[in-house]
Amino acid sequence: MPAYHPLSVEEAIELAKSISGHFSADSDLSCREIGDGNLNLVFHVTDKHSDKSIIIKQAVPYAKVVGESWPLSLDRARIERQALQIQHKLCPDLVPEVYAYSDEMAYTVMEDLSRFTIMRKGLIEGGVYPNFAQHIGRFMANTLFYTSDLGMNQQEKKVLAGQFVNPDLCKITEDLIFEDPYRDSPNNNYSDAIADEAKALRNDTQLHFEVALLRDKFLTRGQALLHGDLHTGSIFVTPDSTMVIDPEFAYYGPMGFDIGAVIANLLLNYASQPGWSEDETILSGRQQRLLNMCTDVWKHFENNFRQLWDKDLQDEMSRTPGYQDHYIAEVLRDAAGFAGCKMIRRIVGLSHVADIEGIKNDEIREASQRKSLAIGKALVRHHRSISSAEQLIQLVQQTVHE
Ligand code: SR1
Ligand code: MG
Repeated sequence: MPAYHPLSVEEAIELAKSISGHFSADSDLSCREIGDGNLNLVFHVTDKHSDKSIIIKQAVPYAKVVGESWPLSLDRARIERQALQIQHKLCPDLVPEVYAYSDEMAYTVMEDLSRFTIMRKGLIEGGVYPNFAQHIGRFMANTLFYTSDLGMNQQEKKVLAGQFVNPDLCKITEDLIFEDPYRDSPNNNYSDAIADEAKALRNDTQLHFEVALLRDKFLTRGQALLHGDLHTGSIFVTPDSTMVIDPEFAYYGPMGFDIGAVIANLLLNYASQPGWSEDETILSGRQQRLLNMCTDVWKHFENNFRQLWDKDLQDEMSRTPGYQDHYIAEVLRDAAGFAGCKMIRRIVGLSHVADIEGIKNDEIREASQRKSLAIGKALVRHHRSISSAEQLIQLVQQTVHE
């Protein structure tokens, strides 16, 4: 096995040819590096004479978005690959198949999903995904339940958790989501137009208290194997189907973190919609659809999770009457709080989202940023009293109408 080095497109083609059962001996392959994310190289290898194609994802030993000054462990490729394999086993129709991998070379060869659209882009364009909430609710219920002490042997869970110690990627989250937006960090990135908002975030000690509680949960609550970065850029969609990718931030953490990520990104898109639809009727239709999606995501998660609990619970003490309700209520409160933190970081922190950043009109973009911050702050402030998805959405609506 060669020592680690970033693959060239020629090497990616040779690697693709060596994957058994994919390309025939006479195939004529071409390859493009298409990685547009923050961290990795992504090679798209296609056969010029058939519709066959694969993806090779390779980690580089630093954060691509910043450069070599921000080193990152290559072990994240192994973590991502193992998480993909576990998630694919639990939800084969919702997670791509891993065809081959090398932990030394930090690459994973997997199913090509280019027939799908990245959900963030789809939502910006007003795409309608009627099965999404059902799919992502089932994905989260299955992956979170079956990797938790509820759904698996508790000694085996501890061993599994040991394989997902992911300090570099967790540090990105700890800094970018739970610290930088609340202090004067060189990582922060916002325009002068919202400098007043950024300053207010730094001085709001009541908000800091709630963020500190959520940060502590992220640091200490090893409930289940999380995806760890479940935003709409990590999800591929068609009108009928959904595929979850990119679990390189996987680690054992609080379940609400994944659910909060999905809700936050739907709400960021909600706040951005005035920048993407001029027609009032279309705008309000899209926004209502996004709010309904948030409640549906939670409902599908909850229904699936309760069914799995009733069918496959491994932990005897968790059969105690009332405990299931108590457990799920905590997950919802956490999800609300984490959603708030994730909205705030995407406006003032290092890494923004195209939903908001792509808005060409300065005034509309600024209004969307302020709206996202207002919703994010309300969710963080009130997360401990959220007791239903409807109440969460009411809080969003009250905040935007204030
Ligand atoms: C330096 S990485 C910035 C962000 O990109 C990823 O998608 C994560 O959300 C991370 O926080
Ligand atoms: Mg990613």
